[in-house]
Amino acid sequence: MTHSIPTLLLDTDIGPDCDDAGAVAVLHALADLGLAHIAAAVCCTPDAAGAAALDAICAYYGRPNIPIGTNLPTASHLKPGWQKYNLYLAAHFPNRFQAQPAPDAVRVFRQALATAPDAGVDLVSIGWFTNIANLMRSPPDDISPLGGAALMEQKLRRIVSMAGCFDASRGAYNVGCPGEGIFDTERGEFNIISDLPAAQYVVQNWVGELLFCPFEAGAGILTGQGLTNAQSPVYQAYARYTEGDMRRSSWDLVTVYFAVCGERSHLPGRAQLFATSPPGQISLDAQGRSRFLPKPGGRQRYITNTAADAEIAAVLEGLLCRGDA
Ligand SMILES: [Ca+2]
Repeated sequence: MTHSIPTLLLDTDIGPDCDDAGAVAVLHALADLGLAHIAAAVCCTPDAAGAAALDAICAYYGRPNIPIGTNLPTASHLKPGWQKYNLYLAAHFPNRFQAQPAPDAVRVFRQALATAPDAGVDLVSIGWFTNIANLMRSPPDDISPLGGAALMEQKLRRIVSMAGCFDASRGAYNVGCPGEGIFDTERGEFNIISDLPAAQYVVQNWVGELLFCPFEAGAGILTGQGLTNAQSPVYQAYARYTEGDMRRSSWDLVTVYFAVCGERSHLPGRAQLFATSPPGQISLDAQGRSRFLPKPGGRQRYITNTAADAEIAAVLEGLLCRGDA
């Protein structure tokens, strides 16, 4: 069977949680296996260390020239605990942004889209929606005569996003900073509430396919304990974030894996790991809590797990540690 390899744009909030670093490692492992192509990657936080850490991981896995951008840094919006590893990675691993800032994420994405074939790119989002909303609103420029929404409609096949929660019994708040509620049913999921207006704008206005990999899909899948090489930036991310425990939920790993491989494992035998909801419509309330309404012809869906957490964890762990020799 032949099928086209997905070309991906990655948008990450690398810093507040180590699963972003893990997801970047998984993405490179899938690219090394010939299953994906990484066209560009951007950071959605206003933290200059984010793009630097992202670039450092890409360089470590042998791709030092991937176009990388960032939400333009500002002094606000950073919380204690959000730099447990990205400052270290930025300072200790080679990257292009130690002496100069990364370019604007919207320009990096516009450039990648403008040069892509029509319907040739998937956008994978494992952070909040700031960059995507800004991209949708971006005006025509020297890169493309199309505004952002039209450019995305022409070039994007779909958006796959770690976001939301559709299992009310699980709660919906995936931040991992000590002292903050892990299972807070009164708040929306972290990637949504971190920039709720942006999330609402994307959910309400993106006309193409939108697929959520929700909180409950990754929460129980623990990965990271197989990382052993202290020379690896991803090992350092997990060691520093988990303070040596080396286990973390796999929200972002699940999302990049699903974006590349879909419902079935890439391994021989191709076990089904995930299922996709019927088409419908996602809505976000004023607190950022997500709801799903099935609707024929809808272009929004979410995934659920069909395999045991341990089985999915084993698949992801193998990829996470593949380049950690
Ligand atoms: Ca993330």
